[in-house]
Amino acid sequence: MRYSQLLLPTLKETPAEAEIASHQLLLRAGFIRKLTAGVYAYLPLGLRTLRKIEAIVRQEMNRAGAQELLLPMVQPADLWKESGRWEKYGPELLRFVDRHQRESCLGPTHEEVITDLVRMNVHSYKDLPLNLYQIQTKFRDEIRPRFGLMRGREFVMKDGYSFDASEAAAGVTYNKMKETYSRIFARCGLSCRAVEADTGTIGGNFSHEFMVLAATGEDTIVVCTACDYAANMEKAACPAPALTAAKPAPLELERIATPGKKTVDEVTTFLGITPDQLVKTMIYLADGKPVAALVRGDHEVQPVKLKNLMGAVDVELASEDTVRKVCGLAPGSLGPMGLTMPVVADHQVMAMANMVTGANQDGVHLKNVNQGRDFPVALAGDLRMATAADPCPHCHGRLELPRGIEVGHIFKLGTSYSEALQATFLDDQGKRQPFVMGCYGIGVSRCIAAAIEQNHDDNGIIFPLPIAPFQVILLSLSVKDAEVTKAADTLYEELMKRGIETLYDDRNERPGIKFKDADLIGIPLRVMVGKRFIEAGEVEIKHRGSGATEALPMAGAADALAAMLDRLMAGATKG
Ligand code: 9G3
Repeated sequence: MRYSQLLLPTLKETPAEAEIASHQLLLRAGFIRKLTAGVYAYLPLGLRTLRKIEAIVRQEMNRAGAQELLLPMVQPADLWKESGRWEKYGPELLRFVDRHQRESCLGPTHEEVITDLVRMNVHSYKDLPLNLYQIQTKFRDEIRPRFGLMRGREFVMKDGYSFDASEAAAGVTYNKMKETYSRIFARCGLSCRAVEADTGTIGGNFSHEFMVLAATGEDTIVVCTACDYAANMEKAACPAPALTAAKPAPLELERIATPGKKTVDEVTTFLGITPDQLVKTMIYLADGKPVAALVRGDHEVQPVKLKNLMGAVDVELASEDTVRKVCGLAPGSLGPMGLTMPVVADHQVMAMANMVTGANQDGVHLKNVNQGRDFPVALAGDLRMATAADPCPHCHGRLELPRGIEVGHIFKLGTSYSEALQATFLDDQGKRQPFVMGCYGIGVSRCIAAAIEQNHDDNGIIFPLPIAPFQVILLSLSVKDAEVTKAADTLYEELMKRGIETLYDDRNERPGIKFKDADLIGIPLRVMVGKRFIEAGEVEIKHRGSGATEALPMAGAADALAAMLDRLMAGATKG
């Protein structure tokens, strides 16, 4: 491809609305352009990168025995009514009526559609196992799309769905997909961790997220430094304290004036205590009903754990107005005593004695509060976020809490969808059974952003070779010099002949401009034909990642580059 003919509108300035590196660089490098909130056009280089990732996904899914199909993006509401999800989703599900007033939606995911297709066309255990996938544009009407391709409203997902005759067989499929995902992300040059995850609202009983470690990741994960344990914050188990010593005797309750002291810091500093002697009372609405969640002053409530412990469908932190309404005062000195709502306590709180809590009166706290004597607990369990101070739940090793970008998520669905849609097959006894399902997603467009988050510097993107839009960028450094131009043209032809994906920067621009654009776009290998060629008959190479430079004699340069790329491709898969 000749640069002079390419739609590649690079920008010098960083657009104001772009906050993170991948968003800034995708815009500056001319890979994407925003059409409207959270909806992007892929320009030629953006599309080449997208297609590279899709190709790796396709190869590995096919190798795992999955079959590719393409499902519609418009979906009838009836299927969502049958699965019971039509009412469950809010405005994130973009609904519309067509000209015949038929209720429809733009597909955010395709569990119902694929289950309907299978129930109509698959009837026997002999047809199983079946693993179907597509690579397709999804639409989820995010309230605040941001970060470019990281959180768009329209995005490209590979979504796969498996159908097995038994839980055991479904487990085999799940593990095969887990391994396939690890290979896919490694081949994309992404360093990625599979972490245990919650199954969320879509039911099923087990799931793993695939997280690309990056400081700008929206999720925090829990990783053990000593064993392979890894889980996301919603799932990471915090062990109950070993109830070794008996609790100290409960002391006399004391009221203490704490005028204007509201936060953990203010109260503990004022009282001269440490946060682990204080208990925070957080008011949540579980399926709309108020509940008081208690955690130690140095811990945070993990809402999904609270939801799971209470078996609620929806849990959200109560607004300040709601707190005033149900507790009679604003947050700041809330406590568990005398509440009208149920109290749910984290394990660590249950192990405490003579704790400090709010007195449910502005500017007043209580000392020597004891669970049982002073307040009842309806439910106790693991309610909190894990911290780096906690031991690994598996090996008691040290934990780290890196941030990550979720690029994949696989779920064991069980029979939740096949039962809801009566999708059944005849088993080997002639008995009707619901399919045992799994579903497997990869955020293909998000992988572009994740790869850039993980591989960039101040000059621009540093593409991992397997997903780079081109393998080589060939710069002619003195376009006015006929001899140089001729040599560069010839080398370009030679590279193309060898199937090397080459972007030939033949523009009539100063070398400095060409160097800046080459670094910005992030093509792994830069080949320069200039003065060095005239003086010594050599071309210069620069590796975008390491910055290393080397010279090659023009004669045989194309073969040498082909060999270099083969070596780089072989080593490009990150373990
Ligand atoms: C919706 C809307 C948003 C959604 C969903 C449904 C997430 C929804 C979960 C999944 C699960 C898996 C197959 C590929 C892998 C992920 N956001 N999920 O079901 F209506 Cl608006 O999508 N689906």
